[in-house]
Amino acid sequence: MNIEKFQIAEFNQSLQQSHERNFHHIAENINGLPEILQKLQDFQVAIPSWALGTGGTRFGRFSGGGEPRNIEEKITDVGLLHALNRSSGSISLHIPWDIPENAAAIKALAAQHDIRFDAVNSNTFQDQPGQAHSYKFGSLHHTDKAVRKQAIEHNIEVIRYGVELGSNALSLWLADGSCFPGQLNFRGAFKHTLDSLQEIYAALPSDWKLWIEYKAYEPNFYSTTIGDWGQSLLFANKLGPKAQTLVDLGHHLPNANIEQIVSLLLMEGKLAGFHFNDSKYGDDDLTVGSINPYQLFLIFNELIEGMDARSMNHATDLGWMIDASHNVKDPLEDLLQSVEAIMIAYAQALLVDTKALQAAQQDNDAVAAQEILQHAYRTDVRPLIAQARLLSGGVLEPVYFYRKLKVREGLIKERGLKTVATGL
Ligand code: LRH
Ligand code: MN
Ligand code: MN
Repeated sequence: MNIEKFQIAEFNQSLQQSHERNFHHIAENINGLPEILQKLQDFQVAIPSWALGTGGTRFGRFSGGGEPRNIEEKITDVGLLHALNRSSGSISLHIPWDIPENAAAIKALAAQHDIRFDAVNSNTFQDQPGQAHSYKFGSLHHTDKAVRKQAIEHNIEVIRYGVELGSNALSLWLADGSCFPGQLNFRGAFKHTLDSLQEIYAALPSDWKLWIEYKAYEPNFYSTTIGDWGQSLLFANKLGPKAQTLVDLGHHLPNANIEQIVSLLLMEGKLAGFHFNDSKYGDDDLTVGSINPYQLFLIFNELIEGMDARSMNHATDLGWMIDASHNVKDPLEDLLQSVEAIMIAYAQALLVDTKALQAAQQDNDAVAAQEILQHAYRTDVRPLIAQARLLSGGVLEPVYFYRKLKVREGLIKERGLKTVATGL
């Protein structure tokens, strides 16, 4: 399903008048508008290949129609999103859910859609057909050297795939942990994991990064070997400068102050980037911004203040990725909503008067600090984001356009009604 330029132009034309009214209303109150618009245009969020199909739960999965059946169709779907919002310019592959067998052809297809390859993800939390050793009791932390070796080799193979595609980071999440007290020797598990990570680290090309994701619980419910940012940071510090900590918003214990974690990791030069999603209870993987958009804004506020203090490039110096998937929405509409929520939080954080906030902090003026933050948070920045999209050749209202053009119906015609995307 191709989106033609004239379709975008016609659609935008139909909304032009009301957009201009809204945009001018907000534009006149904003200092440094051209720079802000440029930053919004530059900002790109990677799409995980596994979010393009309907996610399941362990109780069931209700397939949607027209889901991508292979890596080529996944790239095409990300291309569709990018054509609409011009902010989804990369895809993150999960191996072996995606096997980029013919790298040259896959790269060419991605280039046609203006898509690049973000971090590649390894998978040692499931057994694959024909695999010699089981990951039932973990992978890189396993008591059996042969299991650890198999998991190390898998990670090195993933790096090789990534190199062929022009990716430059390996993103690693381990399910390794224990379900019962006494099952595991914590120090033994940590040491084995470190030894295994050191071998993977040694296989990284010089310009690559190793992103170490942490998660408090699930699938193990007593201990997780990389269970929080402290454990991830310990590994990253011991490994060296290419290793950093990846923050998945859903991977904390309830009420964790994620913005504080982020600010300290950034200060230490150890923040890899994000898996964005939202949650009410645990690793719910809900649409970004659907439950707690204020938290997302506070995270972006710390990011911008911290990145600017270190002269970092907002668009390129951290990994920005969505990790959300669930049962009830059209996955592409959901991803459009997630990207929009990220852009909104980013734009609001760009509006924060950082100097005034620092002065309020210096004076211990909690009231002024709250006023400053919430003034930015309560600004309706949607016309700014729409304007940035317009300048980049995207559509003013992506979800509305997607429905008006009956994109899902087109995909169902092409791919069929009963499709199962590989992944979660
Ligand atoms: C684990 C996780 C991790 C995986 C993805 C599929 O909960 O967040 O990032 O790779 O889900
Ligand atoms: Mn994740
Ligand atoms: Mn997760």
